[in-house]
Amino acid sequence: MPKSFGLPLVLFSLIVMVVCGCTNQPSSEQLEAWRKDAIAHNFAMNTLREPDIERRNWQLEIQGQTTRQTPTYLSLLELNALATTITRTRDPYNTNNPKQVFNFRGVPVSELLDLFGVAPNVTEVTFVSHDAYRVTVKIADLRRYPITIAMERDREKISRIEGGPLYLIFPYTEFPEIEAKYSDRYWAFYVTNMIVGTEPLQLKVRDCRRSCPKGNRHASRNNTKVLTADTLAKLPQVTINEAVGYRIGWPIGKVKLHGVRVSDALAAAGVMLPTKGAAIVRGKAPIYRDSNYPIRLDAAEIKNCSLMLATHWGDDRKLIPANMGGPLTLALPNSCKATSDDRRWLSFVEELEVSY
Ligand SMILES: Nc1nc2c(c(=O)[nH]1)N[C@H]1C(S)=C(S)[C@@H](COP(=O)(O)O)O[C@H]1N2
Ligand SMILES: [Mo]
Repeated sequence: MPKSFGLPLVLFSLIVMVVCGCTNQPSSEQLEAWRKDAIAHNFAMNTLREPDIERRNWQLEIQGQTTRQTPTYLSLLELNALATTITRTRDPYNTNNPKQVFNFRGVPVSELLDLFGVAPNVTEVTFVSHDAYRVTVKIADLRRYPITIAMERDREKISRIEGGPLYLIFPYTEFPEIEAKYSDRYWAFYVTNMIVGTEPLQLKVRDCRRSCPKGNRHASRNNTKVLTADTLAKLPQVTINEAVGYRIGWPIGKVKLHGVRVSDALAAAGVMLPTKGAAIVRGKAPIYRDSNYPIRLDAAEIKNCSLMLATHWGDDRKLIPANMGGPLTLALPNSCKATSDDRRWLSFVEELEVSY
């Protein structure tokens, strides 16, 4: 597979121009446009022949308080067409040679914000990765600096073990001042979601007691009920006050969480949980949607330990923002200790699926 035929293509175009007797020299803008076309074409060809299925199907979902409101998916191919910016920076995870400066090709987040629009009064964007890792960046900084979703480093695609296919990078070399605000930990590997502000609060309940097609998260809406924020607010409210197990960005020590019981949410959706059944919880990150490794809540635990979906937190009952994994998170009261497992402190809860 040719790594690059960008240069040959540019040369070819030049020869065509000479042969056809065109008199004008191509301008440097024209050459630059050809170079970008050639790079995009080359990437597209390589993507079509991509043997790695995970990579071929990778998408970036853009959602939340955009002016479009509805979530939009961009494939790697679509992102590639937008990825015409080169950001030159060192990479803090290049431990072999920390001073080495790379050419990262990608899409500056500010361009995506221009494309999708930002609702008024929104100040942050939260990025979520395949492994449910999460980082939040101020929109003012995204506008000011070319913080970029990178897809190539020195003209090579970024492999999964190196943090690809989409790697959130910060221009440390050109703007050393941003490192104080966005340390190494903000360089997010394998990014899958970009949430502008926080999404509206809702919960989908999918009834798969009879059957559900496998693997398709958009299919069969007729067995899915959506519980809105209003519906959730009318259910019996519960509060717990204990140390939480969320992975990132929560206070240490006791925290108040307010919300509804999983059992009440299921009942509100009109779904009776079979005694030997279970509810599978799906969160935003792909690891929370893996059908080989579902987060399964058995009927008995849902009933006995009041597993809870949190919608608010703290003494003043604030909504849970995206920078804390909100608007909806799964919480394990102390009464669930016997079965608690940190993976179950789930952020960005989207759906409960009921099955046997
Ligand atoms: N997707 C994702 N990106 C991530 C992380 C992560 O856990 N997941 N950890 C961050 C932090 S805190 C560090 S120190 C490095 C971890 O890199 P390593 O896994 O190569 O040690 O990646 C950063 N980016
Ligand atoms: Mo870290």
